[in-house]
Amino acid sequence: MKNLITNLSFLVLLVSCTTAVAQTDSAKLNNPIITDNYTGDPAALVYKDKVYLYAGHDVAPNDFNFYKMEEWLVYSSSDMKNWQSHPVPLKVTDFKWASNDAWASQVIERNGKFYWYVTVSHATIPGKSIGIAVSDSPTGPFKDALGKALITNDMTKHTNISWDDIDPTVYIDEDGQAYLFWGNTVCHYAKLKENMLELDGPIQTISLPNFTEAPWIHKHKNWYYLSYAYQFPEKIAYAMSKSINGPWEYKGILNELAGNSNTNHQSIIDFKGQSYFIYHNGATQPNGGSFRRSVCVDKLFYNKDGTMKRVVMTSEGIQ
Ligand code: FUB
Repeated sequence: MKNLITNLSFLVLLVSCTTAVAQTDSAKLNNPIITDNYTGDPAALVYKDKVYLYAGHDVAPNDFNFYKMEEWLVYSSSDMKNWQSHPVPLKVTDFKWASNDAWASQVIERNGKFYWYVTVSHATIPGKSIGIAVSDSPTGPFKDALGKALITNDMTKHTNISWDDIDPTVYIDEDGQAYLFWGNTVCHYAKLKENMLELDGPIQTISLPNFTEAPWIHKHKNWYYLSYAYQFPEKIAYAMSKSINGPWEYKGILNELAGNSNTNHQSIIDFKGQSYFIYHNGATQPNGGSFRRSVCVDKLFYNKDGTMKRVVMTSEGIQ
């Protein structure tokens, strides 16, 4: 009898442990947020009550170890958890002067128009270049706004590499002045005219420790932040300033190596009272990795002095 009671107690204990494990295991894993395609280089735009997420579409075959990207994709969300896909809004072939490579990009809204600054390879001027597409809607369709590149490799002479004119990020300051930042190895920036289609001054450079690429400008309270990919394989680091024209003070690492992707390419936004860090890794298996990437989102937090707390990349993402 005593044995029976002991055995029954053990069984009850086992069942309750199993239930507890089952409950823990049922937590929803929301990262990566995009699973219908491999996506890299996220750029988020907050417009009205939604977030629009623009990303390059990674289509490299499994045995191909470099970027293969022919178009960009757009997704939208009202809560950062549920993401809706939209028809393909922009392809490299929409730029007649470009040859290939739908690399990193960013969309910004001005006066009801949406300007999409993209990296592509130029068909006749050797090297990477930056073009602009425009639309009346954040989901497109977009069309080439200039019929030519805004930035070409022969316009920047600070390094001899052919891929230093990539990864545009655009910011419109409170006085209405727009700025374009971009670069690989060298971080460039220049003012843009109000039409968003022409430079409005010389191309300048910013010195940042171990700058690789992927600059992203954002403002939070009274600080400007310039985050960027640091070293290679990439971590994300950042600098802060009280003015978009600097001086920029380096503040350290913001996000660690993605681990299974050489690049990490971030986008930072505030939406409905919460800050978010959007990035990519190679999490989608079986074939995910540096050239078949996946966009993820985690919360971002600030310290009282305005510095950012190091990002904790999670599988759960936004719950
Ligand atoms: O997606 C191609 C390139 O990889 C981007 O332009 C870089 O930022 C890196 O993520």
